[in-house]
Amino acid sequence: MPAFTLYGARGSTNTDRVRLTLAEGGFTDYELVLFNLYKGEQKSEENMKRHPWGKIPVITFPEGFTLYESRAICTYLARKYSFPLLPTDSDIEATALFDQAQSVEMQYFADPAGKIAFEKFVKKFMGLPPNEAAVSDALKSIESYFDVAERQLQHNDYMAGKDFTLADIYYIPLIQRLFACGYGDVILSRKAVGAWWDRCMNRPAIQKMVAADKEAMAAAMAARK
Ligand SMILES: N[C@@H](CCC(=O)N[C@@H](CS)C(=O)NCC(=O)O)C(=O)O
Repeated sequence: MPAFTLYGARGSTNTDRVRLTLAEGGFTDYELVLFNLYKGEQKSEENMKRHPWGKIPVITFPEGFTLYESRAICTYLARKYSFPLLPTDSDIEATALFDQAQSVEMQYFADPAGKIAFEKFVKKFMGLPPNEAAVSDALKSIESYFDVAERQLQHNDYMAGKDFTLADIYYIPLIQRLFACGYGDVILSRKAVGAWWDRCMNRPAIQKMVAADKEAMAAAMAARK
């Protein structure tokens, strides 16, 4: 029996945050159950018991422990299975800088990036037009966020300091989405941010997962024809 079940969806940035953490930790002993969000499978009675808002990702363990919220799941898994993706507890300054980086990602990046992903990516699948004014506002926030990140990354290799941590992983799915929506320049036009992105994407576990997802997506598209 696998150690736990991860309920998620293909193409879900929040699910991918957890999958990237598991990939970086080299952990494969879990079952991945994929819901079709467009069919509303996440709102099933069973999933509402796991997640009070009827969302994904969620993890459940055979003994009953259940956890939702992608970043909480990533932190829990990294602690439980000792993935080298968090500062050690005894280094309280590094831990504080990690907490700071995590808060910055959620506060200044995830919200506008999520808006762009929703308007430009999700709505396309729903057959709805994007709200261009919302996209333009969100893009302004992202540009000014990365102006700050550019200055920080001139002195640090990674978002929480000198080491690659979960704080870097948290950005990856939504940045991939920005690239997919044609906004990759936000990253590539800034030297230190672009170099950080390359360092993240050149990691073997991440490259492997991205390649496997590309293949799975191509197979799914071919099956639709
Ligand atoms: N803050 C949550 C967000 C979870 C979330 O919004 N998940 C999306 C998929 S990426 C979802 O379940 N959407 C379907 C719905 O809201 O019904 C997290 O980090 O896990």
